[in-house]
Amino acid sequence: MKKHEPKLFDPDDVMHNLCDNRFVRDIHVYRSVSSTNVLARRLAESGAATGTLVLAEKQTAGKGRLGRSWSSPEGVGLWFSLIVRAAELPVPVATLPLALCADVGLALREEFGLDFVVKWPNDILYKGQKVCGILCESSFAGQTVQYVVAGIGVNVNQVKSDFPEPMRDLATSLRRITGESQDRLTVLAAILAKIEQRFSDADVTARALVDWRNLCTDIGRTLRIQTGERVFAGEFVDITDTGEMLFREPDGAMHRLLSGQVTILK
Ligand code: BT5
Repeated sequence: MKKHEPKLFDPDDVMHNLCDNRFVRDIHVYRSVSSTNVLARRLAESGAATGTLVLAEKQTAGKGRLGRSWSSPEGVGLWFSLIVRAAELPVPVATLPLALCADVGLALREEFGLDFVVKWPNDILYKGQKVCGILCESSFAGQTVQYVVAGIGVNVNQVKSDFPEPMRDLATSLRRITGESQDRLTVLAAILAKIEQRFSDADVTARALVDWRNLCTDIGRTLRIQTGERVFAGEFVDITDTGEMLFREPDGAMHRLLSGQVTILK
């Protein structure tokens, strides 16, 4: 018997909680998958529409960026992917991860009244610990984007020992933050409501990067960033209109960085 037996999703409850959401068109709930992004991609390949949601209790091979893995134990998190077809992208494809990151950040702030912040490019932290990660994977035909699978992982009810040892101090969950167990479907509905707005309201769509900036406390700070083999140290000046990090080295050299692993120095 586990110390805290998780309450699993009831597919009818999932439908019921999301029935008012006009973005979500089709819902697939699984007990265990390798990765919801993999399943969503398969569905997209067979023509699934924008707004298709793939949700799993557990991922056996949850994916992070750059080949990293995402810890996704059963029943305690939100591990889900959304399909977005190119024609319905609300923002340029490069900025979709930041837009979604802002949506999750805003939803969590409103739901819990706590200062969640974003970390470039698409993590959500609370007091320096990661509570959510986002992995957007685009499918191309030649140079043209066909669709994006947007994978979102939110740690909801893990206790410290549910995280693999190396990340126990780096990761957190809504339960650890608030001191009580949280209803995953309420959190999911709040996040998807923000995403629905982002897709349907032109003013909200236009504000995506402004929202992201407002949730970011790192702009102007000194940090180290590793991109591929290169490591830079310097100032995070801003994000560009295409979501890149504008970064200044101490000698004044400016870089626009597309991705990387960020460590805040001061
Ligand atoms: C991410 O990558 O943060 C993207 C995570 C996306 C996960 C979702 S879940 C649904 C969908 N299906 C998938 O297969 N993936 C998506 P990255 O920035 O590379 O961060 C990965 C790093 O975060 C790992 O190397 C660990 O250090 C740490 N990490 C792993 N699992 C974590 C967790 N549950 N909470 C916090 N940190 C974690």
